[in-house]
Amino acid sequence: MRDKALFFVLWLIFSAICEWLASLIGPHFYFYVASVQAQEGQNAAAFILYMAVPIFVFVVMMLLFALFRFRARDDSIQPAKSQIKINKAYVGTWLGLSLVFNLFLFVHPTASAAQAYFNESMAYNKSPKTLIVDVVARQWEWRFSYPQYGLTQTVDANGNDFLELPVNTPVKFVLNSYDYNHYYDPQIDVIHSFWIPAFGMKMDVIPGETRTEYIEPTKISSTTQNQMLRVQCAEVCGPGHPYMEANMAVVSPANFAKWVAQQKKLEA
Ligand SMILES: [Cu+2]
Repeated sequence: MRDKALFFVLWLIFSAICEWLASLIGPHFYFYVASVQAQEGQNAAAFILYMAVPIFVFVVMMLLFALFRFRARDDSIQPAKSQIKINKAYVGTWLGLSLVFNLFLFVHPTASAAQAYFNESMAYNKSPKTLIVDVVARQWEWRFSYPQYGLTQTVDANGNDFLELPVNTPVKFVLNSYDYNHYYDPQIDVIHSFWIPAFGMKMDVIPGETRTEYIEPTKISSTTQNQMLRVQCAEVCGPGHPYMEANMAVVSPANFAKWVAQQKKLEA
């Protein structure tokens, strides 16, 4: 009984210390969070970490506690005849709790985060405020067009493909692999993956398929300020794959309107 009480107290103390350490890591799973969706992803990951800490401490402490507390203190102690003893209540509780924890984590945050993203996507899709950006991936380039503004290929001052978004505005990315006939032809292009690290989402871009990704940027920044805010291909697509990236910026709505006007002049 004394051993159990000691174990329990030590478990509480070490769990508290490790939860404090986890709280230093939890909010920094992603290097840079710049969208509503990335924040949700990071919250989910941090939640699982906090849940896992007491379990991890329990398992490690079982090993260490048994090692030190029940060691043979002198050579006169003979080893027990039977080295294996099964505590059925312990095994049953362990299996039962494992099952409960795993089912719980499946419901929350896994399924609940998926549901939240689904609800946001539906709301963004309906909202007239949502900015639509058509994205075309090809070996090895990202192209952006803005059908609501009649922009067919947006570029920066050097003529490189460039993505610009207004802050706190929902964005619907319509993702296509380059396919001018709009039918599946394996000769035309390959699978890419649309990834903006700071937005915490990644989606494969498949030839012959149109996919959508919904994001709401929350921070004003740009690739030059933070490399996490860039469009990067995340699916090996040939020798140019590591360089298949595009610069981007998230700006105020007023600056976005100015940028659109500027792009219109360029395309005229
Ligand atoms: Cu690629």
